[in-house]
Amino acid sequence: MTGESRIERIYEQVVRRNPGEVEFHQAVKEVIETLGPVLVKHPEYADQKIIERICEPERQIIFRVPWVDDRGEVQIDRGFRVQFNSVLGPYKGGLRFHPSVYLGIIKFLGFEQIFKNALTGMPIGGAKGGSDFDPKNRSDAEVMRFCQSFMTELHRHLGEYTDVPAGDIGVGAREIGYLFGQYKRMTNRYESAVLTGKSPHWGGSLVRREATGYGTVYFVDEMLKARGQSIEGHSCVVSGSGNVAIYAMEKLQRLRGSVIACSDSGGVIYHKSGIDLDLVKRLKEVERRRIAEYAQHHRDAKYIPGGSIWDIPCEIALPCATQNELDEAAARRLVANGCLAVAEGANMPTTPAGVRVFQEAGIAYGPGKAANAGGVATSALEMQQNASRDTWSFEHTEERLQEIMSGIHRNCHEAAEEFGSPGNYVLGANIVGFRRVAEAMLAFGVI
Ligand code: NDP
Ligand code: 2IT
Repeated sequence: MTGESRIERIYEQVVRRNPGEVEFHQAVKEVIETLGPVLVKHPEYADQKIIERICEPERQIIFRVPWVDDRGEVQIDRGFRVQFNSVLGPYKGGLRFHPSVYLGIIKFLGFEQIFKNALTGMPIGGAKGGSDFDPKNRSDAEVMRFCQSFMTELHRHLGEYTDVPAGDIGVGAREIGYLFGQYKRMTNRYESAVLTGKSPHWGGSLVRREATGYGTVYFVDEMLKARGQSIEGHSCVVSGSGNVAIYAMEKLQRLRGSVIACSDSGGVIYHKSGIDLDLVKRLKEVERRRIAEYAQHHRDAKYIPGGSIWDIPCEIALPCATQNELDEAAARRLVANGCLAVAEGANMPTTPAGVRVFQEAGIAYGPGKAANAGGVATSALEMQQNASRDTWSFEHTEERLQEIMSGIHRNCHEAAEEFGSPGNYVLGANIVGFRRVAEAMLAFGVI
């Protein structure tokens, strides 16, 4: 059987065994369709069914999360943790709290996390978890009670050497605090490295908050440098206005990019003279409000309710909100408007047809599992600091992050050349991540 037809068969099996989980199917397809040449070079991977094994999570946990809201009403949400692969280290990956969460979303994220984590070169396996709990318009006390109930079940599946969650959409330092407090209470152990993204006041790493956004911008910088260009002076748009988007905008501004637009699920802010990041931070991080309010503070900024940020002409575009937010039509508009580079701060934000548009146009395109790996890499640095009971300075930690991102870029770039597709970071990232996982799986035997 040829590499391609074997891969086609594996994909059909994944679709059959995981009905209705369309995001998971999409994530699997995107990875395995680039692996044909690797199977030709390494027939032992095919013999040992490495791809088939990777597509089946090692363990999946689904549980009830009951809690009482501020009005005294009982609420029931669903909790998930999909422990996908642990050959390179303890399961590692974020928790997402969003009403759209179901098993297919957690599985796509967990699957991508395996390769992303392998790409960082750090000793971490892949996992993801979360809940369909919607934190919007919930009080701190409600979020706390939800987190306590969630951890009351999840704690028995976690541990510094077993599984180490962190944040994702809807989970930031506040939620990690409540989750850690409940873990400590349930286990009677101050096990710092059981969660990352903690506050630096009690075991968190400096730079973890900034790491995903900063890392994505370092990745764009590397892609542009490889083409003899830089960020300086270029117009940039960043979708979202959450953790990843805010710190991507901060680093773009520090590298003298001109950030002219950001968004949330309600609409887009277009501010031609430059986004006022202090205002975005106050509105989103401190007051937890909508981006629409930005326009009340700046008369020359325009709020476009329900608009698409990809309609705004720019040279650098960073999707930093959610999956499938950038489709084929949006990709065509970006290319037609002169976009030079796209790097994904979010996970799988570009649809497969959108990715094809970027690749055919020959613009620099950095897929999420490479471009947003700085977040989880800095989580691994947090685990290192916790293990050695040490705390590093902001400068030292950021330097490590920058080295890791330029290493990821170099490895992806070289693998793309080795396999005859120069500049194809999708192929490069998938192959580098996959090879690292596959070698460990071979070494461990059939497990
Ligand atoms: P946040 O919750 O801090 O922010 C999410 C942002 O995306 C908000 O502006 C939100 O708008 C918007 N958004 C979320 N869901 C949707 C949706 N369905 N439609 C439109 N807009 C939406 O999350 P993060 O910044 O942490 O995560 C953003 C992306 O980055 C996700 O894809 C995540 O998986 C990825 N990522 C995060 C990492 C991290 O370290 N946090 C690491 C690597 C990747 P609104 O408030 O209106 O919902
Ligand atoms: O998608 C991701 O890489 C994250 N949400 C961060 C995971 C982590 O463990 O820091």
